[in-house]
Amino acid sequence: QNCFKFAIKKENQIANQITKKITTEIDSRLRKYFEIKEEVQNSLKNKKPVVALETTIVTHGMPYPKNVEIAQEVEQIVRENGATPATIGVINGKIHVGMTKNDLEFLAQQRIQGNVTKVSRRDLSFVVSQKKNGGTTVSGTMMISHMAGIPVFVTGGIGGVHRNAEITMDISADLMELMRTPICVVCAGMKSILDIPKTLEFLETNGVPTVGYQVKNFPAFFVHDSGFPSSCRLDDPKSCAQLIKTNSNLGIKSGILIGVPVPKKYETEGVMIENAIQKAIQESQNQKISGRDLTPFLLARVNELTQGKSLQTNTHLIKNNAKIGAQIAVELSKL
Ligand code: PSU
Ligand code: MN
Repeated sequence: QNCFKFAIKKENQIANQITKKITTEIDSRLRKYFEIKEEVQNSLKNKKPVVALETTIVTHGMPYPKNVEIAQEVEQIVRENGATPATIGVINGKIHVGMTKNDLEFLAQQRIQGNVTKVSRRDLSFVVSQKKNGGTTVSGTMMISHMAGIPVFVTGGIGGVHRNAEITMDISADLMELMRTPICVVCAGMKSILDIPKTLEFLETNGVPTVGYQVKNFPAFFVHDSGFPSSCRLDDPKSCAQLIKTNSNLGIKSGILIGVPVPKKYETEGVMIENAIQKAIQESQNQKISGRDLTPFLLARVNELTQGKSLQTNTHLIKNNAKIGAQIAVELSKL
């Protein structure tokens, strides 16, 4: 029996050495592409909680200067809840993990001048190799979080299967990323600019848990209930952390989606949103808008048609997500 124990120990040692070697090799190969802020580096080194944040919100989502303000407020909420924020995006070809106010302001200005790309998985190598600027979407940010070793990522809403996808084939790269990258994305669900039941079906097919946070049905961004069930319900940050840890211990390589419903008092009225969405989708079809331009177009139009009401809801829910996401990261760092 001792002999058996010894063999196992030896095997583990070798495995550890190999893992260490691979990690350091990948690190050195990756390092030149990255600028990881010191605060984030220190937290990662000391196994302190970190929360990744995306920048498409800044570059293609919210209008200026609200975008920069909110990005900073969200970082502040992550801090107040005990985690280090790591806002992710590309500046002059360098992948930034953690951004200063100047970095955020720079990206916002570049957007105004039309010098910033919306970066999903497809676009990352192009933007980096051409030394361009990019706001990373959920898929782009998940990839980078994974490379940097940050398991929890907070955003507002994710992309999904668009309405009429059976004709257009427009399915967000966010869903494919959730299927293949083991990152936990904390969001308020998907907007009903998308086909929500098809999006949930797609995630089910591809093995991605859709967690309702303190609710049975998955949330739908503007409203707390999509009317469609989550795959499971969890009620506190610790249970979410245990789910992430178990997913990782089991060697499962896909991600997890946690839907935190918008607080009821900040919901936008469903009918008002639905009317705006119908109109925006019709306009997008008339103007033949497709590909990566579609989502930003719909978001901007819905905001205009609701006279800013949708942006208000967006602001409240992303802050709430930041709080819960930070709490999950804190619990995860204790496991
Ligand atoms: N949905 C929102 N707000 C957003 C986005 C989606 O409610 O800001 C952004 C996110 O960055 C998301 C991206 O990853 O749009 C999805 O774009 P597409 O549908 O082109 O995949
Ligand atoms: Mn798309």
